Amino acid sequence: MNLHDARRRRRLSWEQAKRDLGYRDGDPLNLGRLCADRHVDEGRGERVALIHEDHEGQVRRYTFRDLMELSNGWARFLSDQASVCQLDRVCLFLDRTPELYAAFLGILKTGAIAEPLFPVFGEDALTARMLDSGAAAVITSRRHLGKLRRTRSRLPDLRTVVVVDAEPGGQGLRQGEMAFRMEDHRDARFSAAATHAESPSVLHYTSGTTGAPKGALHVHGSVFAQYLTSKVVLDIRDDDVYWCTADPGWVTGTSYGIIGPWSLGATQVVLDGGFSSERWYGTIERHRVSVWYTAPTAIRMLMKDGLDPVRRRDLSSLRHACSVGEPLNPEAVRWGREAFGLWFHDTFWQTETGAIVVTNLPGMPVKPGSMGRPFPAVEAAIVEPGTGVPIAEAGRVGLLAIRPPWPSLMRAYWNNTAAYYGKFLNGWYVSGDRASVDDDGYFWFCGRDDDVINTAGHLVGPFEVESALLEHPAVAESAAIGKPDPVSLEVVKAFVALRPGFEASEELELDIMNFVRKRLSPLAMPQEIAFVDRLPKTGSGKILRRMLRARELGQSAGDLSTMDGG
Ligand code: 6R9
Repeated sequence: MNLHDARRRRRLSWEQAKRDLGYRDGDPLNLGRLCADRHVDEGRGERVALIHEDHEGQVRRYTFRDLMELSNGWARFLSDQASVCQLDRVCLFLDRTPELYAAFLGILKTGAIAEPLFPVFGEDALTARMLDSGAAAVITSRRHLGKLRRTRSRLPDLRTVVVVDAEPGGQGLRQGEMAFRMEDHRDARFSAAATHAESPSVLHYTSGTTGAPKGALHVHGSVFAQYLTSKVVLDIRDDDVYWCTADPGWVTGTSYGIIGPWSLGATQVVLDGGFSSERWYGTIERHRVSVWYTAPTAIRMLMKDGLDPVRRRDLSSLRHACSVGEPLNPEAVRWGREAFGLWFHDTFWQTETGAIVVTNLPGMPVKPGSMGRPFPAVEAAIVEPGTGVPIAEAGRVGLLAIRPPWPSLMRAYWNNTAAYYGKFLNGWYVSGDRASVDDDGYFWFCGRDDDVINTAGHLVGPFEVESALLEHPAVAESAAIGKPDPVSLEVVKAFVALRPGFEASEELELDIMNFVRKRLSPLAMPQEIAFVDRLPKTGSGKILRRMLRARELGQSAGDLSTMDGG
């Protein structure tokens, strides 16, 4: 970064985002309009918004005018025919199809709240999230309809299931299910709900140590943070082709896979389908991707396949690369240099922060292994657990904390005020991650301060896994921990005590694994199950997950006495 840039960036504030977007305090603000219609109004309607590649490799392009018309169609259908009202929660339970992207904007245009869900979720994971939010409608495809049908009796608030690829005439659909073919419902005009910066927009569920997953509620004004960070951190410019590899079921796939890039009017690539290094490199080459936002596990998977597949491709379009979701190990940064001639710029944030808060800015010297420094409009510190007092001393580990407010900070945990206020201490939002800061102001991640498992960048709550395990007829007691893994950072490992009459065996282990995979998701499925006679517990009966983890890491019981909360 040259001196001029350094000065400019130090002065950054959220006000600049508002100015760029032509927003004045008190104006109406609707994310659906801002990400689509605004570009048509300002003469950018013919620019390509979405380059979509489906799982068979078929490519379709959508302009901002297409996005506007398709999201209008969604908004009209949802409000007129599916009786969706403002502030209703509308779930998206879809693969990464164009419908998912247009419907997301359409939901926001009606003033309802979009609740993206991972398409890999099983019945229990779905029910927990849709029951808690009281979702009124869900948009899905035939492929996922069966799972939804099995949850319906447990979801009294769910009125409508919209199926995007139903047979003509809605044949085979049941009561409460509606067919909607997006392409048949383009609409040039829809007058979006008069939402404003503080109106609720997106509800994203995230896992914690205890209890069911919590829904972080965001507002339309979050865009000021997503816009500015997409511009300054991801460095997306007018002529870029941007690719965010995340699914919108994960907050990265909405904040930076929809809102950020489209608030800028950028062209983005969406790839529907699983990972393979061939496919990923092919995507970059075919679509001339220039800015790439991905995650450490994916980088490590690419590393495993070596440099040959890289050398066979022309990846010269790549200009900037960023990473999020888990610690980015120095080897991955070094490999990125060798493979692509680029530094992977690590970025840190959470579902709750809504946008990047600590990061390596383009041009800033990268210290491999560090997450970088606070985004210039953000104040971050390391604070003392318990008191929230900032720690001045370089290198001392505490909790990473951010000074509220900022535009994309969650405004609530749905139905859980106590947990929400529990995140604030001494005037700081406390992330729940342990970190330290060095003399140059760079932040270094040390680990989470709770028992949440981070597998391939996805947070899995041990409580959710343990509850699913307990539903298996053979399981009497259960505990789930993160076991270190060279590729996925951690994988779920379960400890299980069996009910009388059941014997540990390989078949039973597989059966229990599959049981969890079906009920929750492949990510939450234990990769390993240890059968034990009983589980270590505190006096009050809480499972000592930390003791299990310490044993797993081969630490002695002596180490345990120094473990906080152990
Ligand atoms: C965006 C997202 C948040 C948790 C967070 C931390 C971990 C995220 C990281 C990172 C080390 C980074 N995390 N970025 N750890 N280095 N650059 O990931 O949201 O799914 O809510 O996860 O992920 O533990 O607290 P979310």
